[in-house]
Amino acid sequence: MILVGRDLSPFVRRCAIVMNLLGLEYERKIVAAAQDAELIKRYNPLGRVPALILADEVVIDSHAIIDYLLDTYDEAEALLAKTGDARRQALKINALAVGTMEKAVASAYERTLRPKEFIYGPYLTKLNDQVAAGLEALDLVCPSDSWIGGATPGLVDVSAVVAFDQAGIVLPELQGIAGNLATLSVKSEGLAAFLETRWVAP
Ligand SMILES: N[C@@H](CCC(=O)N[C@@H](CS)C(=O)NCC(=O)O)C(=O)O
Repeated sequence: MILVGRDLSPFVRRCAIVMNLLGLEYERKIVAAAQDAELIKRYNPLGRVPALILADEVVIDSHAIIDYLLDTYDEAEALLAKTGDARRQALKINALAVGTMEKAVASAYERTLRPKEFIYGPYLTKLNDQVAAGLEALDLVCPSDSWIGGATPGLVDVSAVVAFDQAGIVLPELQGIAGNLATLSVKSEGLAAFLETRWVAP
């Protein structure tokens, strides 16, 4: 398996952490959506990362990739329950975290891809407020002394940590609003599965 994309993308990073937690062997193809769009289109016509190259197909989008990984390699339901209340609650928290990532990416694109004179302030403010609201809501469901998923990290922890860390990169002024998430992020760095994927600017 080859995971296409780099860990600056929260969607790529959450796939990488899931693969690490599942103990899978895989290769990385480190490409950036902004610079390598033509190459990425070979795997995803939209030119987006992540993509997961399998022996006989390419899976695109972090939701579909993680669905494939859990369906194939998480028989023990270590990362996500297969049915019931626990699954529904986890998917709700996961949606909150991924939604927060989407708004943070949109905010970053708004500031970096547009010429300054075309940035529409009220829209940028709305995006940043949505990121703040997402982090605050995640912080409320994040225990101060354990993983959200229980005794061991689950998909919810992966997505919550990635959303928090990404906000630290693109909207560092929001870091202070989520104390429990900050603790969770530090705790996650004790595990190689998370630490190895932490983005370090080249
Ligand atoms: N829903 C997708 C979002 C993927 C996404 O937006 N990736 C960004 C990188 S963070 C990208 O490739 N952007 C390039 C573009 O949209 O042109 C997922 O969960 O994988």
